[in-house]
Amino acid sequence: MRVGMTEKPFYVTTPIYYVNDKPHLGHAYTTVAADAKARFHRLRGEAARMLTGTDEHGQKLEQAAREAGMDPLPFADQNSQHFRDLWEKLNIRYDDYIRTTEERHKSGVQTLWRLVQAAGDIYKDEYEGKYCVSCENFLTDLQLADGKCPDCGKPVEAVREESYFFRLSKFQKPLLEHYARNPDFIQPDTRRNEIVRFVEGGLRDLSVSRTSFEWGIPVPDDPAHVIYVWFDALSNYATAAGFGKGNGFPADTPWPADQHFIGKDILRFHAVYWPAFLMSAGLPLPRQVFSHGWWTIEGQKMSKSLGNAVDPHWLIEEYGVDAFRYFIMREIPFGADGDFSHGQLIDRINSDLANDLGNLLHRTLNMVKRYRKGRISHASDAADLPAEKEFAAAVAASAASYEKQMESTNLQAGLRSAWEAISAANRYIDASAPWALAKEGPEARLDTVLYHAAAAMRVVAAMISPVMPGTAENIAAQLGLAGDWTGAPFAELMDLYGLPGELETKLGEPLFPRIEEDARAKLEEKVAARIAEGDEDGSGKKAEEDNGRAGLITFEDFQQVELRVARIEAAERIPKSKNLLKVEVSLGAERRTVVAGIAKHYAPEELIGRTVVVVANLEPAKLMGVESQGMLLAAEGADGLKLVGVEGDVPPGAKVR
Ligand code: ME8
Repeated sequence: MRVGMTEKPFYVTTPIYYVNDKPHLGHAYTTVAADAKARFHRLRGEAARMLTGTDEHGQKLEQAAREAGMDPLPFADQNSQHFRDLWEKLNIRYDDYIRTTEERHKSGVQTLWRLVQAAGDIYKDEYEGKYCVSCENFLTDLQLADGKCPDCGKPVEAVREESYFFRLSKFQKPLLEHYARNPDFIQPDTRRNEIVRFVEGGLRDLSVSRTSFEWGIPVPDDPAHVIYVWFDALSNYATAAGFGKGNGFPADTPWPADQHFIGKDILRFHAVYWPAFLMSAGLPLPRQVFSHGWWTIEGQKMSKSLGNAVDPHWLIEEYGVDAFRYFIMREIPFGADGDFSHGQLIDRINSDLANDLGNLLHRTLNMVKRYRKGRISHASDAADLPAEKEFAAAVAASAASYEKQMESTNLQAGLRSAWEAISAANRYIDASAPWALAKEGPEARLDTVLYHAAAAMRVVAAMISPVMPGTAENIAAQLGLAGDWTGAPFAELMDLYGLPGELETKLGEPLFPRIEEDARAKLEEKVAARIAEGDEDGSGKKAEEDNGRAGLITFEDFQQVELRVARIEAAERIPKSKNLLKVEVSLGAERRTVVAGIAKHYAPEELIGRTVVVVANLEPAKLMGVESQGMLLAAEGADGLKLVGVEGDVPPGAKVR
C-alpha cells in the first residue's frame, strides 16, 4: 500500500430484506454470518465495511401495505425499523443501512439502467407468462410445479403487459467464462455447479420492467414502467457504494464487494442476473457470492407457527445474544442446510459454552484469585518447561487453522478451531494441577501455569470475538485487559505470549450458566406454547397453511407424491446391516436403486420379478453408504412387513393414483 492511499475495505453485504415480513431466523442467520466475517477482517487489522438494508419496492410490498391499510412508504418505514431494531439487539456492527426508497439508491438504479440501455441491452416488447409475487419472479409454464411457484409453492399470477427486456441471453458465454476463470465466484462449489448447469442450459431474456402497478423506481424517460424489483434491489450493493452520483463509482468506493452473503433461495438472481447487469454496464463484478443453506425448525419447514418458536427476539431473551449467535454459526457448516432444535441449542450451551469455555475461564481466574489475590505475574517464558512449549504449540496450531477457516468463510470450522484451543487449555490445567502446586510449590511454577491458562483465554477471546463479541469483551474485562485489546496486531492476538506479564484480574459471574433439567422442561413448554400461539394469530394464515383441518391434506398435496409401479430386477443384502436390502427396480424407462428396510422380512432372491409400488419423487438419501432413490411401500401385518403390489398386468413406470 502506498502512503497517502487508503486501503479498499473488505466489503461484505447481506441481502436487503423485504419489508412485508417481520425479521425471522433466516434473516438473523445471514446477517450474523456477514457480521462475523466483517469482524474477523477487522480483527486482522483490515478495514472492513458491512452493508445491510431493506428491499422496499415491488408488487409484494405494495400488496402487503394495502392489506395493512397503509401507504407503501410509511409501511416500509415502520417495517424497515423492525430490522434495525433486531440488528441492534443482535449486536450487528454494520457500516451502512440502505433502503431502496432512498434518493441515493433511486438515482443510482436509474444510472445503471441508462448504462445498460446505452450498451444496447434493453429493448421493449411484451411479457406474457406467469409471475410469482412472493418471490418477485417471472416463470414460464414449464417451470411451474403443479401450477404453482416451484420455489415457494404459492399460486402464481398470469401476466400480460408491455415490458422492457434485458438481453440476458447475450451473457451466457461471458458468464460461463467468468465462472470458469473465477472458481471462487460462487461458493460453495455444489452451488456453483448448479448455476453453471443452469446457465449452460441457455438463458432467456429477462423482463426488467412492470406496468401493472406503480410502487417502484420509474424507468428513465418512460414513467409508465417501473423498474423490475430485482434490478432495483440487486443494485443496492453498488448504490450503497456510491454508484450513481456521477456516471460510475466515486474514487473512495468500497466496490467491488468482496462477498455477497445470501441464502440459496436467491442465488440465481445474484450469480446470474447481477453479474450480467454489471457486465452490460461495463462495471466491475463482485468477487464472491456465498450462498448458505436453509434452516428447518425442529425438523420441519419454517412456517409462521414454527417461526414463532424461533423468533430471534425471543431467542435472544431466553438464551442470550451470544449463545444464539454461537449456536447458529456452530451448528451447521456454512453453506449446508440444517435444523434448528431447542434441545440441540440447550445441549450446546451446556457443553460448549458452560462446560468448556465458561468453566475454563472461571476455574482459571478462580485460582488466580485464591492463590494470587487476583494478580497474574509472570516474568518471562525462558524458564518454561516442555509442558508449556507443547501447550503453546497446540494453541498456535489452532490459531493457524482458525485463521485459514475464517478466511475461507468456514465459520463453523473456525469456531471448532477455537474450541481446540479451549480443550488444550483445559487439558494443560488438568495435567499441571495448579491446586497441587499451590500446596506444595514450586511457587514460580504456579505463576507460570496460571499465566499460561489466562494467556490461552485471551487468544480464545480474540478467536471467538467475531461470533461472540459481547462474550469476548466480558472475558477481556475479567482478565483485566485494556479496553482496546483487540487493536493489537493479529499475530500478537493469536500468540499466547501476547498476554502482559502483570495483570489485575477480576473474576466475574460464570459466562454461561448451565440450563438444568427443570429449566429445560420449562423451555420446552414455552416452545410448544409459542408454536400453538403462532397457529392462532388470528390472521387465518395458519388455517391456510394447514389447509383447514388438522391432519387432512388436499388432493393437490396428495398429488405431490409421485407413486409408480416398479419391477424388482435385483436385490442384495447391505453388508453390516441387519435391516437393509439394496434393491434395483425398473420404472420402465429408468432403473433406480432403492434401499429398503425389509431384510428381516424378505430374502433377496424371493424379491426378483415382483411388482411393487415406489415413491418416485422422494429426495435421495444415503443409507449405509448407498444412495436410495425412492422408497418401496409396505404394510405391517401380524407376521411382519408385506410389500404393496399391484393386481393384474401393469407395466413398470405406470403412475399409481
Ligand atoms: O429475498 N434459512 O428478501 P427476503 C436460512 N429482498 N436463511 C433464510 C431462510 C431460512 N429458512 N429464510 C430466509 C429477499 N432466509 C430479497 C433479497 S437482495 C438484492 C434482495 C434468508 O426478506 C436468506 O438469506 O425474502 C435469504 O436469502 C433471505 O433471508 C431472503 O430474505
